Amino acid sequence: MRDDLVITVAPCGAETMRSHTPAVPYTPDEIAEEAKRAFDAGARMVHVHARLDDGTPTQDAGRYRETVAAIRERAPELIVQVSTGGAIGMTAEERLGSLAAEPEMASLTCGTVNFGKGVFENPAPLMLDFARAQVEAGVKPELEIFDAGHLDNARWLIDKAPLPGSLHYDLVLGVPGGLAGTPANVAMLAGRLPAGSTWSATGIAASFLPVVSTALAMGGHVRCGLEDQVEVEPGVTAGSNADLVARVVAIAALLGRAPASPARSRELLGLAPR
Ligand code: KMH
Ligand code: ZN
Repeated sequence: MRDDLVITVAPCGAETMRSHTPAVPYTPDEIAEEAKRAFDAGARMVHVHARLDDGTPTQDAGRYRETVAAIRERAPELIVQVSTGGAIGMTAEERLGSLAAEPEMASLTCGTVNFGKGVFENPAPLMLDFARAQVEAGVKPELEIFDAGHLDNARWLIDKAPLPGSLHYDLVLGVPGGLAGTPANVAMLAGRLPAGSTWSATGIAASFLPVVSTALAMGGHVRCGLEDQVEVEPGVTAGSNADLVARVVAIAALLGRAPASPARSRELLGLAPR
């Protein structure tokens, strides 16, 4: 078994609400509990969105600090990656509030994309500002790719901003308005990544299984969680984020792969040991 797999769990995102599934965590303690369960199931990184107690998404620095502290208390070995995407309609300045939590990584979306009924705005100047802010804060970006042209934007960004070392990409496929979550699209994007990059993929909603299976078969890493999908298979709702992680671990095992240790995960992603 090759134990080289880094699973990222995205426990809540900004859009999934209790009306979609009661399992979605909102408070710092609930998010931390879900992160810990996911870690025990094999997740090695957590993609954090903060919420207010009523579920409203927030990029408030204090709430992020509180949420990240709760996660680190319960699962100190998890790699913490905060969202700088936040929710549709937030300002760029608001979205950068999450960096105050001193994460190891942060997301950096590489272009504007239709997002359900809204538009997730990431124009070129915002991408540059976010890249610079992350480098200044000593945070490694995860370049989020929602559409094929985002890879070209990423190349432009790397040329303009001094992003250090080999970079990590996350292919977020199946967003209504973005690139469809199909095996062919995973293979096409993965084949276009710069040599030496690391990458993960996640499939939104029903594209979960085809996308993660393809990524696992290709040697990529995987993201899953209630931010991205609420069903472990068609018609079966996840009781927690750990159920989604467990499904990824089970598919990986069939393909001869297993989660990396926390220390090896940091090594694979080029992060400093903790
Ligand atoms: N909530 C989406 C609009 C990220 O975290 O960087 C954006 C998002 C991406 O979730
Ligand atoms: Zn997110």
